[in-house]
Amino acid sequence: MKESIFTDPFKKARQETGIGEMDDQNDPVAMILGHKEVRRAAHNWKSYSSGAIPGRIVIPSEVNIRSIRQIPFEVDPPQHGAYREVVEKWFKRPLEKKYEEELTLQIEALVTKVLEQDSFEVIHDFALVLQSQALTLLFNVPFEEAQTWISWGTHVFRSKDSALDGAKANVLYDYIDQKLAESSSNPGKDFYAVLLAAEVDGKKLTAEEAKGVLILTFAGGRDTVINAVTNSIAYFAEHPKALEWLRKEPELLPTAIEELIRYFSPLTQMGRVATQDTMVCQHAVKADSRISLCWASANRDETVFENADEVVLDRKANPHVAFGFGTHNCLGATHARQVMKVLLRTLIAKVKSIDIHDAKDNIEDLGDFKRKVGFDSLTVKFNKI
Ligand code: EMZ
Repeated sequence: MKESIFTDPFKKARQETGIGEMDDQNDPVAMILGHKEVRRAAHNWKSYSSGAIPGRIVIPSEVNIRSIRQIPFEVDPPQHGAYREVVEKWFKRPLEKKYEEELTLQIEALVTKVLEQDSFEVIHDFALVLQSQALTLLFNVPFEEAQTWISWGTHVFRSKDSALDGAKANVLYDYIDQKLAESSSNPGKDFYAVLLAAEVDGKKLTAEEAKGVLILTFAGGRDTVINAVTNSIAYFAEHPKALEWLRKEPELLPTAIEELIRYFSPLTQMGRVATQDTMVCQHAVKADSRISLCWASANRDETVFENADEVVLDRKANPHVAFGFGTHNCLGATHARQVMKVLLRTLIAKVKSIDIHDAKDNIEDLGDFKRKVGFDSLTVKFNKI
């Protein structure tokens, strides 16, 4: 099979019932699969809450490895909006010229380095490095800090041997505690200081609340960005004409990026907990049970996207929900889009073609559904222009 083909495992269920069912650690999930229904449920935070016990809206559930609420992700309106307001401006900084310039320098240096190699493993030698380095800009901390974050691997809660690794989670929590302690005695111009100075409803954020925002910032955009970067490289390896096309028409880049993100949907789904008995697609949902908004399925909904299973780089209307939808849409989306833009710009400037030497798929096991979300490893060679 071609490495860059990501099939849609939800098609049949979406067409037949609109609902998928999976178990997750004995806490079942009714997955909403259609685009319209996903958007409608995402809006309906009164019936489908994000404010459940910490970790329960994540699939696989993280209730056993963390007790701290991620903010603003696990908070419902109206409190969600109040928290979001204090961080929103900081998360728009990727649009500033200086930020983009620094990101460009980082990514150009990385691409230049791997261009000299006979081959390299994209996830560990490229995407993880790129993600961690770029995150130093989002935090506004020294570049060298990326080394520590790289050592954590592709997911802060998951390791090779364990889907949910409590010991690993503790490394992150201890790190955050230490950074917050340092910042409160000696504040810098970084995200820690911004959080410790922030006020919500006239009250300073507590250390626990700041920690909740920080855990989200470290955990939320990690494997997702890594998958978006890695999967795009596999795609361009197999579609050299696509790379040529963007080289000739770079004004297409923003459209192309949205399309790659729709097609790969790096975050498969996000859960909610029903606050009352409801019905979804003629399926009874009991109070306190879980549903999920299956972004990956909604993004292949053939009633919304023509040729939904193809990458159409110049797709006109693209109402994808890969960054979520409604109140909780992704806070890190501005940063993620800038990362993708600068990466693609650098690739078209420096890379003639890409050869795949070896690939191992990363398949998510969602009960009846098996979904390729990315790679466990992808070894490639970049050929110079
Ligand atoms: C949570 C989640 C946020 C979760 C938008 O997604 O990302 C997952 O990777 C983390 O494990 O804790 O942050």
